[in-house]
Amino acid sequence: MKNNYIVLLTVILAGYWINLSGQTAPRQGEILITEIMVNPEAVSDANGEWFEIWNATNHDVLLNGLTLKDAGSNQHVITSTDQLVMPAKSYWVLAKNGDILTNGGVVVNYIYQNFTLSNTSDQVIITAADETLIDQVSYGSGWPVVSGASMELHPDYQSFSGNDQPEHWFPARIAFGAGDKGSPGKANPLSSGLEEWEQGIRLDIFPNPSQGRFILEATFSKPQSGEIRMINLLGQDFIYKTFSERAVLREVIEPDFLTPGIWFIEVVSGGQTKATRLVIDR
Ligand SMILES: [Ca+2]
Ligand SMILES: [Ca+2]
Ligand SMILES: [Ca+2]
Repeated sequence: MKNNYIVLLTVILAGYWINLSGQTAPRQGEILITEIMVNPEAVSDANGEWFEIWNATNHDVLLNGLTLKDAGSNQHVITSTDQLVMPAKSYWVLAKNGDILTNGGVVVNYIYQNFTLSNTSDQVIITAADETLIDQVSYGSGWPVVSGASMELHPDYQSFSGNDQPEHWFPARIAFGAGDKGSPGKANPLSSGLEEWEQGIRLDIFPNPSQGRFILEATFSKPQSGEIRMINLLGQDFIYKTFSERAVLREVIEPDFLTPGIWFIEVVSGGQTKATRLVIDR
């Protein structure tokens, strides 16, 4: 009987040890950048910049010793007296300022220094202690950098190279904390019920890029009320039209009022949003 207890105790301790030692540093693509607040509006950039990472693995990873940097001189080594264990499939927020009262209302997992996010073009690069690239995002012209809203990676593209493409990112639409838009520490909202949305709203815009007029067609699985919103990278954000009880919307839009560049056209209806990217080129 006593031997059984010793065996049991050994098994428990071994399991505990394996669990501890299983908290390893991430490898390439195991941590992914999923959201970036480049240009907060509710608070200053010095107080309100942050970015979100996702542990794509099914195991915990240890963040101590990783480096955050850009292609220039910004560099920060993640250091802590605590073990920064990021649970499997969790989202963490790394920020300049950890004070929820002054950072725009973000709950922060780690505070960094010497790392800023330019409002035009910049990089978020995460490397391991041996300089292996874990993930990077390099944003600039053509990316949805909007004042007062984070850039959210579409959940279909949560991969090492999937987050490299500007068309996989969208300006956040749902407010948090002090009023800026984003989903810090949470799955980007397109992920919740994505399939349902895909089935619920179908949105086509053509031609795209457009030099003159374009046609927007939206179809719904049942008659819906809602609105068409237009958002661009300069912070313009307006409701183009509201509609009620329509199963099909077909709009011929003469875009004289749309400045050339990239626009996000959204159909918002019944708590669902379908967004697509339109390039006005003339
Ligand atoms: Ca900034
Ligand atoms: Ca990447
Ligand atoms: Ca998020």
